[in-house]
Amino acid sequence: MRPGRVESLLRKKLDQGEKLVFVLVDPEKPLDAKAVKRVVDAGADAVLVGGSLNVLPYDVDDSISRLREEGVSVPFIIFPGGVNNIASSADAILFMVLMNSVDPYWMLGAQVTAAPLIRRLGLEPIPTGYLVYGYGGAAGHVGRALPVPWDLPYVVTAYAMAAEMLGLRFFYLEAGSGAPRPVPLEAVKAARRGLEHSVLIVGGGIREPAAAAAIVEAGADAVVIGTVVERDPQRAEAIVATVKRR
Ligand code: 1GP
Repeated sequence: MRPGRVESLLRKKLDQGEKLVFVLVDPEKPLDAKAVKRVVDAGADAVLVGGSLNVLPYDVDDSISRLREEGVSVPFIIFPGGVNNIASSADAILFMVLMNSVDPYWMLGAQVTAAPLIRRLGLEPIPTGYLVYGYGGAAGHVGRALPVPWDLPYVVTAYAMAAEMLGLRFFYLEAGSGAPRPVPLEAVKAARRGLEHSVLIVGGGIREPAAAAAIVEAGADAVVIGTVVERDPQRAEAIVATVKRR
């Protein structure tokens, strides 16, 4: 399966030397469409939509349509907390394998259920290895992940290599939404070492421009910001500006 339109667009920016920022919207939480629009206007490249609990396809569609009405025109990519997040109005979906789950459902079961639905809706799947590190948050708990211990960043290299060898073109290193701190820079470097071609996404606990800049310097292609957009849109704008200024 070849890269689709959204993946090609993101890769083109990376090939031109840009780094990317994705804004995460969780449909379970109240949506401040104006705040998301501000952060996207500052230069964010895509909106990820999804949540671990209490999200129906209707909620995903509703968030996307409200953001489109507000004038947000970047790609909308489903970041699925489960098959219940699959909705037709998105442009693409991170087709994820939760690599360190102890439950086969999150490594292959959900994907088998999701694949025909994704094909039927014409959504672009972006094959992604998803690795939960440290805190893990709701994603780690619901996905029954065995998070990589905080002080073992070198383990990440092996997961990144395995993801790429399995043909997963994106690798998402996740501290968990609302994590007290982002993944350590050593873990980002370890992921980068394991990847030759895949896109490296890092998210969870990124709330400061300096932290985002350091993560990008350590080798991330894209950072994800969610909580800071909800709580402090101005700081979220500053994060985007800092990543884009490099
Ligand atoms: C969670 O990586 C994202 O999956 C975003 O995390 O809400 O902590 O920014 P935050």
